[in-house]
Amino acid sequence: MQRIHDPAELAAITKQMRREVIEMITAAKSGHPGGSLSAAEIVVTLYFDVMQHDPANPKWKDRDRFVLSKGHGCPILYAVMAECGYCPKDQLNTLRKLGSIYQGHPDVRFLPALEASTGSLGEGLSLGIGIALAARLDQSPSRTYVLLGDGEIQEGQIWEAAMFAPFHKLDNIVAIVDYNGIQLDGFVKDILDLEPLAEKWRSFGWHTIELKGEGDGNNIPALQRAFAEAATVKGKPTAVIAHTIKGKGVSFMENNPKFHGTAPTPEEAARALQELA
Ligand SMILES: Cc1ncc(C[n+]2csc(CCOP(=O)(O)OP(=O)(O)O)c2C)c(N)n1
Ligand SMILES: [Mg+2]
Repeated sequence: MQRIHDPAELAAITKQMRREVIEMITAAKSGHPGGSLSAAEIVVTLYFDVMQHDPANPKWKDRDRFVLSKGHGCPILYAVMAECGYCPKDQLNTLRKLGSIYQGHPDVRFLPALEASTGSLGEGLSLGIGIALAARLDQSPSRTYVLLGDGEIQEGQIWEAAMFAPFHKLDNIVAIVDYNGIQLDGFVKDILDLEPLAEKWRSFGWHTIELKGEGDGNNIPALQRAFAEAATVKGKPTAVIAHTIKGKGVSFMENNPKFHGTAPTPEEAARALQELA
């Protein structure tokens, strides 16, 4: 796919993707807007600038892989994959309907262009590491990107995987933590604080890049620099701790735990789309 480097162009795509997320979840009358909106720049920057992939040839052996470990954030992934040409845009509003290719969590049985079925939190890093190990065995240049939620990484399996990748000197995998500070029913720091998070990843042996200021994980040039740095690291995996804003782009959803898993009403959706115009 033709890469887009221009941050302004990527930002325009991101805004459009946010609109589609709102429309899809409103049509479904259920879903998780907050974590799709916080991850929008990350997913757009990966698919439109960073990753080597070909929507005309989704099973290309040497493609880079993306695993959405925080599977409930799939509306942003579906919007981006549809924009790339992997799947039909005109079905996005069938999200969460029986038989839709756009299931409530990513499911390869319905949408084979996905790399993995996810949504049972805690599994995606292990999956990604398996994919990355296989790529190394195949002597493929493929790189694997795994997007984790901050609440999700309270799962023990994440830390088993975090221990494994540096031991095997896997340098073709990047774990990104969407550090939006909110999990299902409240603030991460009140439920099970993760700090000092960058130190944890470093101590497990990961090259760790922290996009530290509030909202820096929604900063496209900062993400571009982080992924470029990750590509130069040899002999160890990279973790990107991306401080994002949950609900980013819609004022009344920003930093609001309510919109972790609540669809906007039609009136709220109209206001959201106005803000994203
Ligand atoms: C194993 C497992 N336990 C519980 C859930 C229910 N669940 C869905 S989303 C979520 C909170 C996730 O929070 P976070 O990782 O911070 O996601 P984000 O803020 O990016 O939306 C939970 C507990 C699940 N999907 N899988
Ligand atoms: Mg979170």
